[in-house]
Amino acid sequence: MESVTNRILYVRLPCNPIFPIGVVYLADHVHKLFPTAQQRIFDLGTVPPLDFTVALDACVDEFQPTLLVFSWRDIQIYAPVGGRAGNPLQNAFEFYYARNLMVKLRGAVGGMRLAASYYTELWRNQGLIKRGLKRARKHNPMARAVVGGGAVSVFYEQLGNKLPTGTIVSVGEGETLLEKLLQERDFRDERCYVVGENLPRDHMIHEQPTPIEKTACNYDYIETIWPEFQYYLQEQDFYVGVQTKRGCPHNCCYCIYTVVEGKQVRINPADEVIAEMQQLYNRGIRNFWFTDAQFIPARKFIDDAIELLEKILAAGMKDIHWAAYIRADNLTPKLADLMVKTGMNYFEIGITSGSQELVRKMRMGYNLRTVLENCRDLKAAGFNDLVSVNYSFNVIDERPETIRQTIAYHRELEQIFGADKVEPAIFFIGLQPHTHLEKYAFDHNIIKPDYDPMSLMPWTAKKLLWNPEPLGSFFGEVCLQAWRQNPNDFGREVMNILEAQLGRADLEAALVAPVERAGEVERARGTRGPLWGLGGKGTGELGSQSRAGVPPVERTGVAPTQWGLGARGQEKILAAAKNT
Ligand code: B12
Ligand code: SF4
Repeated sequence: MESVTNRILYVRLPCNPIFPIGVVYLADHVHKLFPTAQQRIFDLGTVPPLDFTVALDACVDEFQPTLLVFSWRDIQIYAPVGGRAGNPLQNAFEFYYARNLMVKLRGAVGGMRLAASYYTELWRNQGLIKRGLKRARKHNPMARAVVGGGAVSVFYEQLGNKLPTGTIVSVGEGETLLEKLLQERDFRDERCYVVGENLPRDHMIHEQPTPIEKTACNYDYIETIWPEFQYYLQEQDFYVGVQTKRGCPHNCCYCIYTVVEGKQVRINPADEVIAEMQQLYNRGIRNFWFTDAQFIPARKFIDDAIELLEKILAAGMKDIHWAAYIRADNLTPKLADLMVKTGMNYFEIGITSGSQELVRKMRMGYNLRTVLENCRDLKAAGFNDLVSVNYSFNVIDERPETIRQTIAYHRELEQIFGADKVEPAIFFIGLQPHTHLEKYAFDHNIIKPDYDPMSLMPWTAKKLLWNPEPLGSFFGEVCLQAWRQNPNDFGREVMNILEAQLGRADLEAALVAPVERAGEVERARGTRGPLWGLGGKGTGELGSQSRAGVPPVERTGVAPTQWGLGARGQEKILAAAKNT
């Protein structure tokens, strides 16, 4: 039972105009439980930067909230995506690896611009939270702020000392926390803490989220509390978010999704998902992004995916397109057929390496042979759109033979889909807190436990943007050469340079992972220096060799269709991404 009439203002903090599905779901959930609560969604993603403060002030003055729900989506963008202040990866590589002093200088200037823009955004968002709360307290002295969202889930420990005392900092999904807050119940058992009152519990992010029964979002209601909703309906090519499940059972060494959402997969009933999609469809939306950590997290969820896709067809939504993160090892011919029939028009293979040995070492649980078989099924089912394949070279135990294997694997994918349809997305992985990879980095003395994962200072950034020696310089030079030679087709150029320099393995070698024997890794490492033609410096740094990762698309930023952006946004991103 709600004890006072609450006025809840959801402020989506500035970010590229991705549909703010998180706050929409929170507001919908609250409305279903507390129909008398007054709510308003205010999306700074649709406001020009110069107007942020004026617009926020005006909204707070008009709505006079008692509770401010700040949703902060992204902070760390190490992936090679341009837009904010240039191409972070290129700047970093020019600075770290260029031999030409002018290029190095250009990288340094670019890097400084990027760092300045990053810290400005960070301070600006903190400022908006403080400002909004202060202003709300003029109208309601007891007004309170709670912050959550993707970025807060990743950096909740670091954000504590940057926010006003009394702010509630929340990890992961926020439905039950808001529910308890509004009922004035004790909420401290939720994954949250209160700035100035308590510290986050150890491993709080690893606690399981409280499950909720998800029903179709009521967009008739949402449009009454969100004046800017039309913004996302106007451009016909936004990919609007719809969640079909939460959680991922896997353990990929670099990934934090499985921790934020929890390992237990919770399926939203297909009929509810369809009912939600239909409301959007009836408003003219034709592009959907299934925002699940994984659309088909494991084989046992194939039937759920089939049920959903069959129901999409049965509901008559035959002219839609959709995209999602998909583990390509969990497909069947029937599912592949349905994916094509229902309009999946973007497909990403997040394998990270084309070497089964390395895929296994990263704990990704992928069988690369199965992925190839499933890709053949998809092609046979008529899939003829763009396929983006993520590669992060220099993952754990990378060496020339594993690179040759990745080349072989990639060429096989080109055989299947056509070379012009397979886009190799080369990226370097940003280390994220609370991952196995972070632990590996601590154990191997690569970073210290008191490092700041939000830092963009060159000495920290170099470690977080994972490209350790001795291969680091080699890859740095290959990337710089690719940017010079063919900046508009960076990924393919990298693959060509690598193949020209190292050759290609037999496909079969890529598909088998030899059983690791004691000492094997060390032996492999020991051969790296001479193999790479490195001097003592290179071989001397072998101790810093490591693996790396960032969840599928986050690493790349190259997929043109997946951004939920309008056409111009997509073009810009495609151009920026190609430049990487
Ligand atoms: C799907 C997805 C995408 C899709 C989005 C497609 C679309 N059209 O919607 C695509 C591929 C486009 C994408 C792109 C990017 N993404 Co992304 N993405 C995700 C993913 C997997 C799910 C997000 C989602 O929509 N979930 C479903 C909704 C319902 O959940 P939600 O928004 O998180 O909201 C819930 C909770 O967060 C919480 N909540 C939200 N706000 C608040 C506020 C309060 C007060 C409370 C209490 C709770 C709360 O409750 C909500 C409901 O349960 C997350 C990882 C993850 N598993 O969460 C990353 C994630 C959000 N992305 C991230 C990033 C960095 C990016 C990129 C910047 C990557 C890049 N370098 O290019 C880009 C750019 C995005 C942009 N703004 O420009 C990061 C953000 C954190 C960070 N590192 O800073 C995440 C967390 C991944 C990660 N671990 O790094 N992404
Ligand atoms: S990378 Fe994908 S499959 Fe692996 S844990 Fe993360 S969400 Fe799950």
